[in-house]
Amino acid sequence: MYRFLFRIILLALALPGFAADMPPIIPVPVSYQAVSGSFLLTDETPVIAAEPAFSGTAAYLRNRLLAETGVRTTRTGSQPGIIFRKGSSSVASSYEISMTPRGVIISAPDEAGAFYGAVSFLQLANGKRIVPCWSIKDRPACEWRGFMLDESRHFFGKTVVRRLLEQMAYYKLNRFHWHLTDEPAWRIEIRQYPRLTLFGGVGTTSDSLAPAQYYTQEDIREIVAFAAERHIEVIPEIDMPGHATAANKAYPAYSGGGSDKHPEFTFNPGKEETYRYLSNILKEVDVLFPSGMVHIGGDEVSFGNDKWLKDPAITQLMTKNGYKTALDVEHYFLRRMADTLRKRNLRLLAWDEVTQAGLSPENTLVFWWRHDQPAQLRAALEKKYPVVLCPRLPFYYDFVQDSTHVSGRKWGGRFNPLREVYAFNPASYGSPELIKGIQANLWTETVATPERMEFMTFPRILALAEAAWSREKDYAAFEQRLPAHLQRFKRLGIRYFDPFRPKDSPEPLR
Ligand code: TNX
Repeated sequence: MYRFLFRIILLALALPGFAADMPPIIPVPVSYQAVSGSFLLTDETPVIAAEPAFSGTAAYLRNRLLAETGVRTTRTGSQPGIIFRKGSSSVASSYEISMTPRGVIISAPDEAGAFYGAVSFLQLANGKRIVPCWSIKDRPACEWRGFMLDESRHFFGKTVVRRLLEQMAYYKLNRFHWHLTDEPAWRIEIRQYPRLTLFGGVGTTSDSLAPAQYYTQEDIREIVAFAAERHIEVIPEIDMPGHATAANKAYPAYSGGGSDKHPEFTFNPGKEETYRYLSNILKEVDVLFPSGMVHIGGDEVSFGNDKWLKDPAITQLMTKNGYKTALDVEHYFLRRMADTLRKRNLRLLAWDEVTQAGLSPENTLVFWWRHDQPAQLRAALEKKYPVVLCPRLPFYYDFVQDSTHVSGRKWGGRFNPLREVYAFNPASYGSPELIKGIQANLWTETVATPERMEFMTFPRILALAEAAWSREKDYAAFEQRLPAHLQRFKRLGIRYFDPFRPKDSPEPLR
């Protein structure tokens, strides 16, 4: 008899709802409290924007509820509903959810906050019509919660990018850094220079003859609008003066040459025509991307600037300005591009190599990626540059996530398992006023298919989201919330790595 009772009690504790002392939300909210009862979603449930500015978010929530639970909510009615209101908090992007079986109120000071409230509600529902009640107060720790996708090495296309953006929004990531140009190919249409995509769009890392693949300007507008609906800003990267091989294939007149390993790798920093050409390109880019930010790379120039010291235009520039080294020339190039961007009121974003170029801290954002060079981060902070942290370890998602995986990168045997992504704590770096947030970068030399792209991204992007949004973190608690999210990926047909059962989710090799 006692045994029987004991079993019943154990069973009751194991049932969801009884044991849940934490909402199933990733990233975990700042504060939360379970409320008794559940809210029922039906075809008669109204979703109302009491604040007109939140009507886009109400429409988004209705669409996602239809997509994920099949429920066809209404815009008015007397049934218990979901209401978006202007809240009293003044913290940007914050929100509150107060919920009983008789109604849901999502309040926020701004549109982003209302949107994050809607996303949290979606996660509480998790594809079901009976939604356990919670009261939640939440706000982000980091302003910059970014993800970068490299589409030069391999091209994935609009459908794949939209799927990715939808999941970024679901986890409250808000910056999509789009690496569109590099050695193998140039992927963004520029009307003034059509050969950039017609010739420069040919090839991938695995197949140098793959037919041209790129985004037309119409495609870009579509993606930017799709992201904006989800409160994601899109930042294009046009890499210079290195990683310019594809552009040079199309317009060799502006090439500064390369090295044996990286032929035609650079733009020519000694020619005025180069600056006119690049500034024409950036003018079109500016119009297409309303974020007002352009990432101009600036990385690894020394991989392929062997020819600079022999180029007549460049040596002339050096003599004129008294430059001694190729690095002086590189910094001159960066200052020229910074002028071009500043004149158009654009913010310059670049990798940490630019820290020594003498750019103005007011107009620059530095991406610290070389985890083995902490001095670069220190130098950037000393010079008062705002910084986004994206060190290779643990934020390069082309690195493998499990010891048995063979196809991605490692660094002296080290790689980037979920746990280490999760453990990253931006607050431990100090300088809260300069460190804007964190970002993961998916480079795609070893990622040729959408399946592998998703496999390298999920679920590590969830750990990134919690590291960026939440202040209090606990890996064991994260692991408890994770399985429901993996189940959802399965439902949606998203390829993922299962850290609990590695053998059941084998690595797609390309
Ligand atoms: C370094 S990060 C690069 C990329 C490569 C990546 C591979 C950076 C600024 N440059 O060009 O794709 O490593 O992990």
